[in-house]
Amino acid sequence: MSFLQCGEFRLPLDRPLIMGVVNVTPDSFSDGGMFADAAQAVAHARRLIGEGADIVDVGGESTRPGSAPVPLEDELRRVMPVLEALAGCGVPVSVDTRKPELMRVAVAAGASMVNDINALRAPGAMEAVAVSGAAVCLMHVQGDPKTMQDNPTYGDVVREVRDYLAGRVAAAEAAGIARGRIAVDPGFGFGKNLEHNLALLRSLREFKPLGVALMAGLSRKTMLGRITGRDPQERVHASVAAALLAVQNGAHIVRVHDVAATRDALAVWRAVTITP
Ligand code: 8Y7
Repeated sequence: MSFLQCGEFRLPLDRPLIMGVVNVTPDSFSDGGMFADAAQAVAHARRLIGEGADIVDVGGESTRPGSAPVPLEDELRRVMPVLEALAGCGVPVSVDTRKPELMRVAVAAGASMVNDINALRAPGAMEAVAVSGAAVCLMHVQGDPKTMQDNPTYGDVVREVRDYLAGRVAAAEAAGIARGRIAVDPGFGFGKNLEHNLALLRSLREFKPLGVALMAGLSRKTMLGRITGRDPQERVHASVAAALLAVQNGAHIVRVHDVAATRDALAVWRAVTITP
């Protein structure tokens, strides 16, 4: 059986795992300041863990289409208090960042996974993860968040995304990150239109030969809005369906906002699929 090694945690990959999303972004409707934002994020993370999250992913930089970069100081100020409060929470804590400086301090504060939409391409990022015991998720993106949805273009989207991820896995291994610490993710919605996203979801199995853990994040994304006509908060049912399809097509880890709903759906999937 294979595992994903996240610092001290060894996550078995013989059953689907749930990564719960924890965003730490300033709440413009509250004047409670940074402490209130962090406390809210910690409470949310604890709730997701109670609902069955196997990993929590803490991020302080929005990478939604059209969003601008966040300065390092702001990202540190948002994320670090949350990571410190979650140390020892019982599940691996992932830090969602592209910045090597944050990766280093996050791991020192107890984070055991780095989720990088940039697949460790920033100078120093590969090294920051290599010297730690942390796991890493290498995600594909075409372009950068500010402009990636302007006109995404591929010849063969599945092949191009897979070849890119194969190259990043090879680079990570060459830098000293063992395969057992690596996950890959096609990056749904990151420089992809609806047809690209659907092609990737349909062909997710083709990422299995990369020989590392496979992650998929479809939760509440625009593609589900395009399909259902619903706003982000009303995309729970569509998100659960998408997570189930991703698992059915070979995903080991699904990154979701709605942990309780996803957990129940995956329990049904497991009961039907994994026979004694
Ligand atoms: C993904 C992600 C986001 C994803 C991985 C959102 C940080 C946008 N999406 N990381 N991050 N995979 N690995 O809608 O699909 O959550 S941010």
